[in-house]
Amino acid sequence: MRTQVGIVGAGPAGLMLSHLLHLEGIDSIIIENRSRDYIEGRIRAGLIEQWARDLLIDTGVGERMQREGLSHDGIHFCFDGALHQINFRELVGKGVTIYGQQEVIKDLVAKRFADGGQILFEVDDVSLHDVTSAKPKIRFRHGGRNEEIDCDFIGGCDGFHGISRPSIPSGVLSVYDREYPFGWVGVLSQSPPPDKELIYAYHERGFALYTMRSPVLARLYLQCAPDDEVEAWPDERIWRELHARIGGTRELAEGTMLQKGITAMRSFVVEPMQHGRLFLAGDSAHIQPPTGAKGMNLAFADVVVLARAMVQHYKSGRGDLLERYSRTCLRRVWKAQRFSWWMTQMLHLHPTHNAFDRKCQLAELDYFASSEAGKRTLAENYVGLPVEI
Ligand code: RFL
Ligand code: PHB
Repeated sequence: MRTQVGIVGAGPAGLMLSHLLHLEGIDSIIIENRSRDYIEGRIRAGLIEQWARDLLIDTGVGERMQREGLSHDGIHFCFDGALHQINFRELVGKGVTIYGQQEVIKDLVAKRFADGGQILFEVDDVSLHDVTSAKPKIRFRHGGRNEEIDCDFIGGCDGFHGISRPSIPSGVLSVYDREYPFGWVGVLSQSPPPDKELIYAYHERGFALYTMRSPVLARLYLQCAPDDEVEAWPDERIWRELHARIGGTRELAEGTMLQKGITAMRSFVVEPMQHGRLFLAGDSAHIQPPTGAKGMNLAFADVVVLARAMVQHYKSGRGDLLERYSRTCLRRVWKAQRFSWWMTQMLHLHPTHNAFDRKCQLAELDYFASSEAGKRTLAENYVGLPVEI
């Protein structure tokens, strides 16, 4: 097989990269180790930044999101038994959209196929070759056969557990990471969410997040121990904790739990995000705790930069944008990392914190919920910083 850009991974990064390249007349092939059903059913992110919403609409994949997504003007913080709304629309003139990542995936997959795109599902034994030469290759097994894609560039869009990042020789990448002494247990419940907008709750029993997928489908998260198994969280325990942590500020309707899972919390960045003609994008290069809702949005931001750089290469023969790819992305990546880390440390109970530390957390929350300057800073980061090329 021969294509211009070989893409490993059909998540938000890989699918959007392929879509953006197609709009500029550049060919790509995506290989994905899971099935189409699996990637279209995987429940993950739900919050889309304003610019990313505009990107989906402007590139022709936002029609269903506009119909079914929920537009939010702001969020709430819940602490000390009270709710505090932060209205992004009033503060920075922008909002966010709630629309499940798996819905974005379905829309992108459908569009790629409608546009004649190639996505090979259920591939195996993927390996990358000659990435520092002008003719990199991707080898893999598909349908019981050995296959090879010859390409000009490889998009390493295969997430945190993919093979792209580990294909880069050790010593080339610098790793920056931090683990957190807690995780999240997350559920999808067939019940109306407690408010029209998200509630981030700081409570002496631990953090809770009340979000949603629709007016009748709540998505609820609770801080838990990092090594907890789902078995430790029977439905009754989850409801009890959710009721307690929302602190009587809102009624919380109970419903059938459709899905339950534990998420580890980690901040992780590698530098640079490029090795020869292999470009890492999205979770393959960086992950952050979900408190800031940045993962899918960062994946989109990376591939906007990458697609623009590849277009420059093919249309004008210049390579400066490709050369700057890693530096350009990392400036924004680090701001999103800082924001996610900051939200996480402010909102969670830390096992090593004493009463003084908890008082400081409350003071910080109070400041960011009441000061005009504090609220504006939060709003500007939450709705998404501009993607600068
Ligand atoms: P993905 O989505 O992991 O996609 C990578 C794809 O590559 C495939 N793959 C391979 N394919 C071929 N060969 C191999 N060897 C392969 N190895 C892996 C995988 O099957 C997969 O299909 O990475 P991508 O595209 O970089 O996208 C990143 C986002 O998925 C991720 O950052 C977000 O889900 C994070 N996240 C959130 N992000 C937001 O922007 N807003 C949110 O509200 C938000 N909430 C969340 C989240 C993540 C969560 N979890 C479960 C980690 C909430 C949670 C609970
Ligand atoms: C979600 O809707 O799943 C969601 C929203 C905001 C976050 C994390 C997850 O910070």
